Amino acid sequence: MRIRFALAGLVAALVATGAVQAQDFKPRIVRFGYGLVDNSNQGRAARMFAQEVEKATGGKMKVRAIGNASLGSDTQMQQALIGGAQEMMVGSTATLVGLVPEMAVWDTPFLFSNAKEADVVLDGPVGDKIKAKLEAKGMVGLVYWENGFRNLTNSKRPVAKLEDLNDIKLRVMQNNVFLDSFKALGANAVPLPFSELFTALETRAVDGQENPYNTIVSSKFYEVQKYLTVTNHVYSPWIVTVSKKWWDGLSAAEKKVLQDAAIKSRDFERKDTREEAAKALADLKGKGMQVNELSAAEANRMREKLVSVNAGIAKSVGQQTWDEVNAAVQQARNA
Ligand code: TF8
Repeated sequence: MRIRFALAGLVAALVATGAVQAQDFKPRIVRFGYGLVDNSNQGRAARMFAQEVEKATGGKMKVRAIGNASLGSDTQMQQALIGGAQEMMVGSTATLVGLVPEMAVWDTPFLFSNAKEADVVLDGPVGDKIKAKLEAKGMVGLVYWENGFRNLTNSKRPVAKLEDLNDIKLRVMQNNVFLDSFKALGANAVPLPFSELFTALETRAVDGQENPYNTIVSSKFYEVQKYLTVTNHVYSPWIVTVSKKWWDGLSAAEKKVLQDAAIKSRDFERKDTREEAAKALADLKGKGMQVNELSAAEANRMREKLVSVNAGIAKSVGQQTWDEVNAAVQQARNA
């Protein structure tokens, strides 16, 4: 009798401390791939996520954060997740458009006017709805991370007006919104995976590219690009995804650990990215990049050309998604 009571007490104590949950965790290795270098906002947040998961599972679940596109480009990793050969990744939503056409809505030029709006819309109901569409394609979307507002760099000349783009071979992400956007601006747009970008810039196979300041710093694009034009033409998110094949075999406790850690990593990543971005322009100037802002008139000309692609985006994501996202942005803007 006394032993029974003592045992019951022990179990209660274990439940209270959460230690009893240990049995819900199997020893697992999670390969979490990403495309940027280890010393990048992507890398720092992936390692933070890994630590959170290890801590929450008492070391049972080990997350290997593997950067530099060593596991493949964004699209290659997506295929590995779908097939169950890799457990997790983080990459651009822009590279998912071939699988989930609605993802293209996040590539709409000037959709968000600040990061706060992006957070509210991406983390809100419409962001969730689009993320949930991944499941039918073999992936589970956990959270959106910030990639950030994108800016233009090139090795030919300062871009001060629209016409300066005319003969510039510009690498874009691999989807039609980016292709159409930069064609509309008059550039010679060339789609390429990010993993091939540095070499393409170095060998001058392409003249320019566009990415947030953070990536221009972490990927050392300043070594091969002289000119930076502040355009902030689109806010582009990253998304953390899991192989659905693998996910379906996890216990409820394991799924919860991953979800909770993903939310913590999202909050960490956005803060880290914003802090880094705030210092990055000065860093890039220090590295010798020549930076120019656009005059208000030229910024408007570019903006007008860019919004000309909106009708095409609405068509490919569906009018309903287009309307829902734009309504959510308006609501966030007026809040
Ligand atoms: C790009 C994106 C990259 C992502 C990353 C490798 O230009 O901005 O940040 O694809 O996941 O391709």
